Amino acid sequence: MHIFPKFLLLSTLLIFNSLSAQTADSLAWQAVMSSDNSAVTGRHESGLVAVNGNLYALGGRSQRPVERYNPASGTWAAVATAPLELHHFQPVAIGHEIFVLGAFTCCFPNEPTISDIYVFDTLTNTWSIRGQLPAGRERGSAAAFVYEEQIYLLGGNTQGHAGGAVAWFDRYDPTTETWVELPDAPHARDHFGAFVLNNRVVAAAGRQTSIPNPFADPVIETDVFNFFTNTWQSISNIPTARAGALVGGAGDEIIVAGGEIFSSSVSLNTVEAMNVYTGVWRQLQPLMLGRHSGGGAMLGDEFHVLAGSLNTGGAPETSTHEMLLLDATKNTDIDGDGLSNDEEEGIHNTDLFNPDSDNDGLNDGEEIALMSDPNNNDTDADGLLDGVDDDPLNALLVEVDPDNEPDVEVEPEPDPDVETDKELENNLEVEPDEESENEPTMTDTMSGSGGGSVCWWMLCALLVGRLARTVTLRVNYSSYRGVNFDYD
Ligand SMILES: [Ca+2]
Ligand SMILES: [Ca+2]
Ligand SMILES: [Ca+2]
Ligand SMILES: [Ca+2]
Repeated sequence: MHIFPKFLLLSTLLIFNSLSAQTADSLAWQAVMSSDNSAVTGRHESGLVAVNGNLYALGGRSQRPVERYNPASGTWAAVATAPLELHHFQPVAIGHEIFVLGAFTCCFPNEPTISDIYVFDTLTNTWSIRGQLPAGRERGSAAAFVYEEQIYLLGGNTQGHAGGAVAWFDRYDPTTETWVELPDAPHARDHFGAFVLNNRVVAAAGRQTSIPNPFADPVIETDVFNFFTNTWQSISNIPTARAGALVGGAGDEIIVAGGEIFSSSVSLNTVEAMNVYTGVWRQLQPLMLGRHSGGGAMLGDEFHVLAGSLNTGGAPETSTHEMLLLDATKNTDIDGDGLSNDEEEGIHNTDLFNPDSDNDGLNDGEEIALMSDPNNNDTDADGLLDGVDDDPLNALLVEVDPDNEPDVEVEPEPDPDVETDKELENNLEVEPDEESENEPTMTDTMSGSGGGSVCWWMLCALLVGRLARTVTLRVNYSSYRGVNFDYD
């Protein structure tokens, strides 16, 4: 019965294995040169974000202008000045608006947090203030990201570079301007970026900054928040510890590029990718120029990295721009069971790494198609595993034990005087009455039409035959004894 679906399962596994792809580890970064010699203004502790197919660079120590890169024309243009000195933030965009929140201003090492949320409108090229950070949870050098039109603020530092890294996680609704406090991340960190992929957000790299040595305490653990389960997991350690790295991602991997660490006086060119499902890291080709804390953003499948500081600390700044074209292919059904990863996590609550979540011999996709329970190995509680049960939704005949023993599927008692086993089996396989949820009973089969009527007449014939045989035997016996037959 299940031979064909199992064949399909094997085929699916082979197909997905062959389709599984990721950015080639031999693929080199490309310099992005403008068509008119325009360039982004050198800056660090700044941000980069894509809006409507353009890139916007904004912020950085000292007051840096808002600049827009148009990839169609290959040109940079300054579109606005900064409203004030804004640095150490990760800009996010919703529609045509850019939000800057969780930023610092002014001077090392006790940079004040900016509690206002600054919004840049890319249609009018104007700044405004829209609300504030949640009271008591103000911090800068925080990561920010958008998921389903909500803005999230993660981690950061409450005392500039003087200490105070936090694991705080907050959600901001930009339409109602209200905040919701969410569960802390497993690790406090600042000087990092967050990236959303496959209904997860990843917090990788970063550090817990304090003085006198701001670069000394990197966070090596990578934390992942799953929006289906609303839970954090510290999934794996980053191979190369660093802070101020730029983050992007596509397919099933986030990419962490560049950064700074106390053990190196120059910024790192290291680029590493992590599968967001498995937490497995691998190395990609290095940046053309090691840098930290410039800007990193996805433009389609292109991971753009630009500006930043070339040495650990604040100098020199660069205005260079490079790009890596990422392979956006996703393995949408990791375990090849016919259900997508999102269906398993978001709808059926099955194991996306296990094709047969309840280990009953039927894979998860088959169970959904059959409407059996992929998380219950005996859906109809008849004592047979779904994978060996010809009808996993219906117990054939269930006796309810008054002592609360488990229900047992039993064979009906054979009665050769009434029907043969084969006849009984045929009768029990008729469809139940539409008005009744119960299994067919003997009464049902005998009073029903068709096969039931035949059965009734057969029973009458058997009874008449038996009576005739009894009379014959008794007449014969009476004759043998030489006495008249007596009916008493
Ligand atoms: Ca699956
Ligand atoms: Ca599965
Ligand atoms: Ca199963
Ligand atoms: Ca099952």
